[in-house]
Amino acid sequence: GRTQRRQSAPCYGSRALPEPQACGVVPEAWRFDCYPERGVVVTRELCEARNCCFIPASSSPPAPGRNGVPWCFYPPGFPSYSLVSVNATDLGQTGTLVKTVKTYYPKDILTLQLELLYETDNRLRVRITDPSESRFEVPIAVPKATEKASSPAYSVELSNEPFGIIVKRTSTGAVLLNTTVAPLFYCDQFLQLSSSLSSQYIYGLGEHRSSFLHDIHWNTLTMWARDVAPTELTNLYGVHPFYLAMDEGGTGTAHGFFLLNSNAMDVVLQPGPAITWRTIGGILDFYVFLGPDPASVIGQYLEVVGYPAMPVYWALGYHLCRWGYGSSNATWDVVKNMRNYRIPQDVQWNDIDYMDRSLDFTFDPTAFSTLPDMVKDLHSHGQRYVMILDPGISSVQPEGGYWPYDEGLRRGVFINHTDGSTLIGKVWPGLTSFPDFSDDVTHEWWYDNLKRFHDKVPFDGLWIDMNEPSSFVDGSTVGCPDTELENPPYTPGILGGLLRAKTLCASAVQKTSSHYNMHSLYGLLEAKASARALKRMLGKRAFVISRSTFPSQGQYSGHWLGDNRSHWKDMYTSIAGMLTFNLLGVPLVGADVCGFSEQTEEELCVRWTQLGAFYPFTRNHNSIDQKPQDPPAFSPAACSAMKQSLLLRSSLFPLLYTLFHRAHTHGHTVARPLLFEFPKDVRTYGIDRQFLWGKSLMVTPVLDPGVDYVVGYFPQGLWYDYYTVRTHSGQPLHLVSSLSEDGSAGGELFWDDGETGSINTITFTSSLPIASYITVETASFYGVKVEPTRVMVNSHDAAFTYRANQVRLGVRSQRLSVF
Ligand code: MIG
Repeated sequence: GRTQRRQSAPCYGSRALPEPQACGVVPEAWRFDCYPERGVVVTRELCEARNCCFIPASSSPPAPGRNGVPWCFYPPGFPSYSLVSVNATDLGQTGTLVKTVKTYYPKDILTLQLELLYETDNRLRVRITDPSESRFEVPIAVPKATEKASSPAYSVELSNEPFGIIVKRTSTGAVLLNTTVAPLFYCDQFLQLSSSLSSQYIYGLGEHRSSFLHDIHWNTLTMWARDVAPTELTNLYGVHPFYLAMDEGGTGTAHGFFLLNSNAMDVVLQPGPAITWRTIGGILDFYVFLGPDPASVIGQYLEVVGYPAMPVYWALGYHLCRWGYGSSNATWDVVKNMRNYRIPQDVQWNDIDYMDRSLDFTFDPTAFSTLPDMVKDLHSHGQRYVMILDPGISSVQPEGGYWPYDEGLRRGVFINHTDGSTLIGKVWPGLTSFPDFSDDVTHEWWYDNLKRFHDKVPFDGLWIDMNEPSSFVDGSTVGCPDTELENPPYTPGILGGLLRAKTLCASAVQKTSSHYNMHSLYGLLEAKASARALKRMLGKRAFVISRSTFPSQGQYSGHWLGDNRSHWKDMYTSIAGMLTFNLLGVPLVGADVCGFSEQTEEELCVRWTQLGAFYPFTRNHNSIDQKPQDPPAFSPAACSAMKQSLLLRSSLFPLLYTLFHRAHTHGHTVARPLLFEFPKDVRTYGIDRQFLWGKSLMVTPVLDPGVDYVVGYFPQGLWYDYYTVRTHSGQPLHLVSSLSEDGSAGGELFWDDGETGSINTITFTSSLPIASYITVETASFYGVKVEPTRVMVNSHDAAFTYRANQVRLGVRSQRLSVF
């Protein structure tokens, strides 16, 4: 039997099948899946036809291709590449990789070029490309190093046979990457790289619904932008092939890894601990970031993909939205009601029901006839207006013509089939075409549309939805051609099983490349076009919230976490989502407060508003056909609890704004995992029911029904109860200073005009951080252990109060602001 099988597989048949003993020595945790195809029951025959080891695992059989010890795995010595030459370059090294034995996937690229780029002391870049033919590369701008790092924090060892890269942290010797653990694949449509992980503590890898700390027990995270209500174990709206991991040994040292690749991929975590990147196109182009602490890793990652934009000040406010207000007057009534209750509301939104027949850049002339008046009224109350736009442009000629489509056709902005005909899908207006945002011509057309609509409805920002892009038919109304792009030799674990599931044909043609390569970049490029247009039109910072995202998104937009449900569990998982997007450089993030689909309940909505008051972006949003869930829709007690939490948020805007500024200028996180501030405390590594704003404000929300207490973890330090602090909104500001054990305190404040950055001041002092033109009349100092007999401010006596039970000194003086 064996001999025969070998003969029938001549491509790689020159080798003998692995010896059973060789297979048996591979521990389960280190078995790398040789048969990841879904929907196949892997038999010994199928497995051995790939020259792999077949051992039914001791645990129960895994679902095909995922979530269990693979029964079919690569034996030691499975053919891979050899490194045959290495040369020094200005920035590092270059080498040639060759192999002679083909794999079981078509179009092996047998000769590869390896480039090691020592870009900075904390950043290594590795590129593996095809030297004979150029392949697709992700069209985002990354920094270009000009000279080799002089004292890198890493060392690189190359293994020749089989080829592999081992990256170590010089200071500790910790192994951060070791790709010798499994064979390297580099076929036209199947590229695979595995590595050991330094520890089980791994974060990032969005967008997925999971705990903040990933589970490494046979966990496959598939990436391919997809419109689906957040569910565990499926690909979701965004794609972020970046992880942050703690080094081995619990020393608090961390590193990062970023695979710059946009093709559909599986990322497999296994208990080794190890990781496998399995992508179906592009090149292998990756970065290792040395930290050494978690926050520096994020800063270094964002140096590559771009720091997040500074948000306009009103973005921090309370946003109210729903699908199905039904009319502009009904929307307006909600706003007026909020004013009556004196609940802070900065922004009112409308969903697709404002549109005329679901057409972008129109509004319903009957039900929303008063929309322009409502927007005027919002503006006269210092409030803002944001409405939704979907990328699908109706391709059916409505009566009287439809400028966006007609003009789009004229300028050639839409995505086409390979035969040059416009690709037609289906979204809310019915048949639609899809703008190709990888083309600058489309950006210009998008701007023109926005400008024409803005002349009628002076909106302030944009909500861009359905930009995976989402379509109600698979591929197009006429299907997709049967090509290698549509039916690749291997398809990652995409929901629906096909690349075109609920989106466009993979073979569709875009300016930059095929949709196969560009699909997951759609939301990024639409956000870029939208942010550019808004800036140009309004001359201010752009406000854009996007559903689909990709690395570098934060430069152009924020993100909401999609179609959650009004469940307690969804409220809890929103914290992990929020923290993960802060790691990914999209700090302006939040979930639909009170839940999107299904009916919310009062208690849940109150708790969610209290948590949402600490999302960097907070918007109450509700699905169509659900009862209203804006604060006044509930009992007076519930409404007043929501109001209190929103007032508290408003009082913290200066802090939040300052944190956003640090994100914008230094790549810091805004909502921050506890482990970032306490990286040596292993007990913080799994915490996703608590989080920080910046480095010292800790939020421990109620996440369960029927309780009036919370259980939280306090990392070592001196913590004060914020709720004993009086809250203020607006000026004059009240300064809160929490003294350290040695009696000192420090802080900072960023302040400007909120929209353009034209007035721009930061003042640091060791204890009182105040911009000189902001009035501060009162201040609280927590941790003052002895009641003073006299308090002086700038050598003048000041009025003060002292509360021994709160160790709090309160000071009132006109001189607090004088610097
Ligand atoms: O097919 O515009 O995630 O927030 O309310 C649903 C209607 C389309 C999905 C968004 C959701 C929005 C809804 N949209």
